[in-house]
Amino acid sequence: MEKADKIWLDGNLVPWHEANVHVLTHTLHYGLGVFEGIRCYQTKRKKSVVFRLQEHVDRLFNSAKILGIEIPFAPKDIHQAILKTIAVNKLEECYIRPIAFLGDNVRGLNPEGIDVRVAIAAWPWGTYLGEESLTKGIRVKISSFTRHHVNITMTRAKACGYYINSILAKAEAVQDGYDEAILLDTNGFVSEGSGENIFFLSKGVLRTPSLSCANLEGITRDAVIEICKALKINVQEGQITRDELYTAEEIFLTGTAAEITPVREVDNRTIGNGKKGKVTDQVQNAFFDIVRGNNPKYKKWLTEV
Ligand code: PPE
Repeated sequence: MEKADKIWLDGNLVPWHEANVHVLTHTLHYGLGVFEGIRCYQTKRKKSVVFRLQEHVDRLFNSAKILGIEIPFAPKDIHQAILKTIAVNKLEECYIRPIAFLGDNVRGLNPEGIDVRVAIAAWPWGTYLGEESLTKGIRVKISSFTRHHVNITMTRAKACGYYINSILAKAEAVQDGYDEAILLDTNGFVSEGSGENIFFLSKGVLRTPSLSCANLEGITRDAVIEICKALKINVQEGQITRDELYTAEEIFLTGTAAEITPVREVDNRTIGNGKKGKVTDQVQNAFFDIVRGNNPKYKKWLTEV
């Protein structure tokens, strides 16, 4: 794993190897914590820019609010701390992982009086789903695991413990020889990947599960919807069935880590011609142009380090 020099921990920059916690840390035992995944890209002019930083900070605080976690910093402090963490580590392009978690001063479930701690790490992180995933596409499997129910774990939050579900699905898919898992919701409709939202093209319309399908409200998903409006690609949100994916003309996954990853196969059925689709290519190119600062119309989504 790639490393960096410093990690921001509870307000201070500490050496990477000293950013440690006690084994009785509450979040380690029970999973109640919230986090974000953010990417920083380098522009042609060698400037480092963070993609949709404000939206990620807002989602972190919303996740915390949903779970009753009071982050002891203001959003603007976390915003600044993220930029500082990238800068001190002299990272040109990186992945940023802020996390708010419960400390070790309380035993048992009731979190009353517990310290809320915050860490921000950043490190270089290349392609999420394998070297050729962005060009050639990946093979996915519909998971035997069902995605969270909205009233068991509230799915608008991006919470640590929720990822048990994602890890089980991912591990199963990889052990079975696939690259990624797609989870269905408790009603049997397509929800999302283990760490990505999903889009597919059918009869010229780009479709994606609506936000009532227990999926995370992805910031890349939102960006794709806005990009498609500008490209005059019709996007529809709704309930999607597994067999609709089988007959799709194109499929792609979206996420901060996964970026725009084409899918070439679902449950051993070839999608389209088994290559990156035309619309996928168009959206992917537009996306990379924007994150690398080549489209002035979307400067609003970039924060300079
Ligand atoms: N669904 C899930 C379950 C999810 O974890 C992510 C992000 C998304 C959708 C896409 O959301 P967004 O990044 O806002 O477009 N997953 C993060 C964690 C991946 C990891 O392996 O850790 C990410 O992409 O950073």
